[in-house]
Amino acid sequence: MPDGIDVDYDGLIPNNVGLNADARVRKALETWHPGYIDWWQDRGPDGFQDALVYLRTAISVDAQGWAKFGFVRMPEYKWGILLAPAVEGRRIGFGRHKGDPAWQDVPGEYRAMLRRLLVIQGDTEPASVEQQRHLGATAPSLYDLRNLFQVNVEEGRHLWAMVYLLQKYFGADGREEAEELLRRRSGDQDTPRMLGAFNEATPDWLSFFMFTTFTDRDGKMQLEALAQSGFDPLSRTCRFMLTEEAHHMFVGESGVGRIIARTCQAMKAAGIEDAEDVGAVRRLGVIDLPLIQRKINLHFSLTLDLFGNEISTNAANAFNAGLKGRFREHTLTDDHQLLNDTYPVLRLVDGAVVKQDVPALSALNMRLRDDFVDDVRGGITRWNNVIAKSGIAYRLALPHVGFNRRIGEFSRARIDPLGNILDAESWQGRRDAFLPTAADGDFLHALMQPVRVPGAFAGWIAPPRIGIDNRPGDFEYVKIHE
Ligand code: BYC
Ligand code: FE
Ligand code: FE
Repeated sequence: MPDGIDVDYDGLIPNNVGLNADARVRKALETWHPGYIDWWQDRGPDGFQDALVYLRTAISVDAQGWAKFGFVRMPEYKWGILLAPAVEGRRIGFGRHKGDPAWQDVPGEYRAMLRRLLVIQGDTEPASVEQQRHLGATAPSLYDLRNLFQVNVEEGRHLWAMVYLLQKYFGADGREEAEELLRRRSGDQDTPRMLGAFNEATPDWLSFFMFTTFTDRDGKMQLEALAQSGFDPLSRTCRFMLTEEAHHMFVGESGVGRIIARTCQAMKAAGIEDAEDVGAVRRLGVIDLPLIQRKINLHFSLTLDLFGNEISTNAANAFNAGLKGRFREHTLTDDHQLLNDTYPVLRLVDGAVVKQDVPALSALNMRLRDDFVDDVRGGITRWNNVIAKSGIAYRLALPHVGFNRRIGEFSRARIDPLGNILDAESWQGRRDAFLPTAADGDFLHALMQPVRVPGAFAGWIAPPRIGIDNRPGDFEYVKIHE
């Protein structure tokens, strides 16, 4: 077997990093574990902690069969430390150290930079669990409830992944950061999570599916960039996290797709052709397409902020240092150092949105954001195909990248979803056409009543095409009273 494929599954912490032979790190993790469980009970899913949930657990890092499915109580989920197998002779693929052997230890000069990246990455994982903690109460089916919890336990595991790296490679500082990761709270006034989007509410299931479509996809992009890292343990960690991430985006994209399918089906059955006839559509007990567009506008713009400033010396430094590469750096064919290259960046100049070539090294956040936008477009197309197939004349679209931004170039302007710059007054006047309103929230809140009968689905969402792990349609994915 290649190095690192064997997983020790028997101890408290399943792992393929040889924890048994590493008393110091094992002790640090075992010391951290009770605080993590307290956090999970206190800030993780509200209720359902005693329910048996049909979850997949990572038990191997073999691409052919890395997970097993079974009924688990969430607090007893085996959160493991799993790294993708080591690649023999791996070398640093970009930046100043390109061609050197990948680091198995933290280079002293980059310690602070690396620690910051690990902490930011780690912070998002429990934040998302906190944001989603109330959703169990309104799940549209046991299937969806199970998917929510699957995402939650895996985000919990992603926190473990970063905590392992902090504790293994950063000693006392790392242990302190690991504690802080359990102390910050999404949305808290005094101790908020680090990045903007992770302090926003996820008030309803439409938001959950949008979050997993857009924001988990930022996770994918950032993990892909960190998977290129010259710090080999980080690269291997992120490569394995990416196998789990795919499911999170599936939950989101298929969730929104099922909502759209149900809406279109109900409109057709009632003979409603006009998607803008919101009152009539809502009376059918389904979610109108314009509201879905407003949620896209919100979650897309919040997620774009997560890429940081378009022009960033932090990003250039991390790249030069060989710590954070570009999206799929290893498939790119330039010199991987970018010393003489430029990259086009959208900027706000004299009140107009213009494209400017800037040094490529300074534009790495912008570039990753562009890759993100490309990646997410396919999902919008698939949603539009559902609408088109039903014969309803309505198209969903991504808003302009400058719309509703709080970080970067466009945070200084009011830009509408089409890219027009507005004055403050016209923005205020049209805001409710762009973004979800309080009335939208009330509508969704009233609409979303829990459905807990195996095989049944709330009236606002279509059933999935196939079950999880090929289970039949009436499978009891969550046994609530066991
Ligand atoms: N909110 O040079 P700049 C995931 C700060 S999602 C608040 O523009 P940089 C997941 C920035 O920290 C993936 N602050 O930015 C998804 C800096 O502050 P300091 C998470 C922000 O550093 C769903 C200052 O502005 N992983 O896994 O190049 C569910 C100027 O910084 C924000 C990562 O992000 C913001 N949005 O880029 C569960 C990877 N944006 O230090 C999980 C690690 C910027 O001057 N992080 N600032 O005080 C990074 O690579 C980078 O730190 C960022 C920002 C891309 C986040
Ligand atoms: Fe994650
Ligand atoms: Fe995720």
